[in-house]
Amino acid sequence: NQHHSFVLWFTGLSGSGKSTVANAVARALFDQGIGNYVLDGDNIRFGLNKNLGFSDDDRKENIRRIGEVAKLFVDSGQAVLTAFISPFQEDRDQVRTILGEDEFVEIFVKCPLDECEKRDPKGLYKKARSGEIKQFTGIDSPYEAPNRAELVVETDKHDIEECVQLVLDYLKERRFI
Ligand code: GGZ
Repeated sequence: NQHHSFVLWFTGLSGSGKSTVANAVARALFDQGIGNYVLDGDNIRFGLNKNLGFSDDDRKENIRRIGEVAKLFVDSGQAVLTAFISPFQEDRDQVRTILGEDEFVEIFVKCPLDECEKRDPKGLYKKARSGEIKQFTGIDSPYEAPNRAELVVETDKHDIEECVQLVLDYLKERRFI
């Protein structure tokens, strides 16, 4: 039980594949009998954090609250996977401290901006380029690439299965699973 309490904190641009990789890892963990939960925009930004937008301050508060929620899951003995852009190093460092260095795994879902923009699954980059959406990460809002990520998965170079395997191998190496 204690063993399975860890946080996989996925960070990366919109369209980088955070949610896809996180959900695939979650499925693999579940298949191994490891209870877990994925926090993402769908279950956080439309509920707990629906009063927050995309200013720097709101993103900061978004990440802070998610860190606190993740802590509750860890306290309950579950693994938690988070899939948020979390663009600021300072905020990721803050959640690392809240959650405890030993249980926190920062995973950089690395994908070049032009590739994310090419994928544009929700058409948001297009809207950001035309000015219809303001403060869009990578366009007119910053993304600070991690300087201390435990893992980097490159979704433009590897398919989802390979990225998932990298994460699982890392968790085995750390004896989390
Ligand atoms: C970035 C935005 C924005 C702006 C809406 N900037 O690809 P998606 O759609 O599904 O994921 C993005 C999501 C980002 O929310 P996060 O909570 O992960 O961001 S942060 O960690 O920075 O707080 C995108 C959508 O919301 N979205 N407007 N302006 N992404």
